[in-house]
Amino acid sequence: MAEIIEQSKLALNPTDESEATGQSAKRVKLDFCSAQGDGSGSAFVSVLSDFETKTVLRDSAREKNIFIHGKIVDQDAIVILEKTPIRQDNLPEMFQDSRLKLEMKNDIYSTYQLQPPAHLNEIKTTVICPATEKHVKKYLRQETFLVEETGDDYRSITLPYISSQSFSVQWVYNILEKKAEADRIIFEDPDPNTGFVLLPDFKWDQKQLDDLYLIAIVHRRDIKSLRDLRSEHLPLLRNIRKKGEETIQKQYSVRPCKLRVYLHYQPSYYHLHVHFTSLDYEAPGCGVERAHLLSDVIQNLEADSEYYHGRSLSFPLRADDSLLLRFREAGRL
Ligand code: M7G
Repeated sequence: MAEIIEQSKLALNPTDESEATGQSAKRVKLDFCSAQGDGSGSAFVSVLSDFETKTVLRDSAREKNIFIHGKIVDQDAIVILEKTPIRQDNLPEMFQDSRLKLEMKNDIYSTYQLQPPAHLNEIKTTVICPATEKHVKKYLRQETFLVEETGDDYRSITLPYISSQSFSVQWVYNILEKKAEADRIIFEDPDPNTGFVLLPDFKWDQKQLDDLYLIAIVHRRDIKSLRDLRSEHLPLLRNIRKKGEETIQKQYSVRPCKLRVYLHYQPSYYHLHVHFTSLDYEAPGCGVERAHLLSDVIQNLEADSEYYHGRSLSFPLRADDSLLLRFREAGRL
């Protein structure tokens, strides 16, 4: 198992997550670890103690998470709280050092409230600040509609839209330039054409392998998404598959046959990246309407270099997504 990296060491770069639309929100520097330097709780707590809840965007009793929109010092912010899985290796300590409060007993049945030691009861917390309206929409639970995009639709509707409206990929450039998350990179192939960086996705706290989630981000900056892929990119894609799988096997002892390796279409961030998730984990966005297995992508390009240039691709869009409106206006929905 890789070195466990504490989430509280997360430092939010003030230039991260800015919006390409040029919304010029005033930035507050939120460096979660600067006060303590050791990532210990108190600096983190003080940042969140300024958080004022506006609305709950989404919550799930089953997934045990909640997405909240609010303000931190006059800036829009999104906070995501998520209870993490119980780890088997913590069980002895959990049973020994917890307090048990009996709730009810009936014959052979009894239920309790178990209060474990604080360090076994952490909540994974993600903060996006300043958050844009687009972030708020991304996390708001909404009805979705399936859109079927032809190659021509892509060029006439989607491409102009994403060129003006997509999320900033500054966080991606920060990773590639080692300005952020450098200590989290588990593998890098520096080749400018076929190289990439492999690191834990920020959805994964690395505490257990059950929800393993890594992303491979390519060094090339000229490939926005699946749509741009041609047979010339096969060496890049094969390299990601081979070295990504090898690294994950070496680092986490997870075999390639236990991995789901895929690209999203549409992605949220238009800089080519590949998702590596545990096959046993139903990661958000791994359904057939959005995920394209890397091995299928490779085979399709081997058969036809223009496959993703021309064919129709389906994907879901949220009810208030401006791209959906554009498809409607163009009479494509
Ligand atoms: P996507 O398919 O563009 O969009 O994937 P999605 O977020 O709708 O799935 C981008 C992936 O990058 C997602 O799995 C995100 O969780 C992950 N991600 C996003 N950000 C802003 C970061 C970040 O700052 N660091 C890391 N390590 N991962 C991120």
